[in-house]
Amino acid sequence: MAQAFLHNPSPLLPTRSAPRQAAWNAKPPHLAFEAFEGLAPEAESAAVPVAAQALAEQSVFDEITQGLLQQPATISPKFFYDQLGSELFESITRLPEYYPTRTEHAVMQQHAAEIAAAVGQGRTLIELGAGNCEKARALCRTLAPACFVGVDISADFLQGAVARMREEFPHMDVRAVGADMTRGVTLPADLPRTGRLVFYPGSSIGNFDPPHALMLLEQMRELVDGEGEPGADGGLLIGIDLPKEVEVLEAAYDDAAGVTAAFNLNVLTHVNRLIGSSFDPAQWRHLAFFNTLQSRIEMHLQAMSPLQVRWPGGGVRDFAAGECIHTENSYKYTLPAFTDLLARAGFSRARAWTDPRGWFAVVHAQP
Ligand code: AVI
Repeated sequence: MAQAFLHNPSPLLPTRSAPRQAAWNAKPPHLAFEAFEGLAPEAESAAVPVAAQALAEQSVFDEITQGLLQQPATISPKFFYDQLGSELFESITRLPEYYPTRTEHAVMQQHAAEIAAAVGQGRTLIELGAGNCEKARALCRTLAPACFVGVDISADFLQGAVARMREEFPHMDVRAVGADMTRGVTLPADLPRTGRLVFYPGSSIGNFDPPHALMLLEQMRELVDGEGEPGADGGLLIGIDLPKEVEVLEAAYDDAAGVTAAFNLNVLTHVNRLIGSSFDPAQWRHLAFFNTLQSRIEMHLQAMSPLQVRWPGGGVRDFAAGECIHTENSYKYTLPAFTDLLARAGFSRARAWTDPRGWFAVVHAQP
């Protein structure tokens, strides 16, 4: 049953200043690298000008080193997703403890007809953080969109997924856009401006502090507004992880097989590759706990002994034994709190579908 919900503001407060400061559609000079439209993998890499790539690398270097020098140190969760990190995340989604993916899937399956009726057919489906495109694939079977655009920071990983989409839906116009959502997404210029549906599943919105989540929702609203096109008739379909027992939440982010620990620790190897730092992942351990006051899971990496990390250009950070690097937040919104956030971003007419335990919600809203 679809559930309409009322506005009952209880906004969550941010506590940490995340290193990602740029608006989603801010256009930094290195945008040519940050967001490129996918035609063929070879064309994409060839299309990145060397100077633009150098600027992009400098910007990543600055972002990571600024985070490492903060008190406490931070690494943005977007750096989880190199090839191995993306594969580990896929494994996480199949873990017995990690309920969000399968619960969202069940909600989408169980309410497929109602969701399809609310969303409409023949849309331009834009999936943000598309990853392996699994969720969009299921949605495409019921919605029959005219066009699919997968957007993901891990462009290499996205290429394979998009190729599989083209095989399964040969008559659909399928595009790939490699982009860091936190820095800006430029959609292909020839994309229809009307009938757009932004699909942001998996409760990924929970990985942003509420002010950043609001900013992203505003950018999504601009996209589905057809960037100012009258009668754009756009919509947003988004997955939200709801608050539940702390034991269930903490097990989902600290599984018995240690896959989430490997995922968290892999960020250090990725950061070493990106900035040439000297992290030894064996000297760190994974921590995950629910912060009830902030209604969020927090993931950290904790130094197991006093240690020093260095990076090129003379950068250095000393860590005491037990000191942590904050790597991720995963906010758990109540439906009223999330509806309030949507309303502040310019969305209304929100409808939500949930599972029988009320663990996860799929929400459709329109500007
Ligand atoms: C991608 N995102 C929604 C996941 C989450 O649940 O916050 C990332 C994740 N981190 C650890 N496990 C899963």
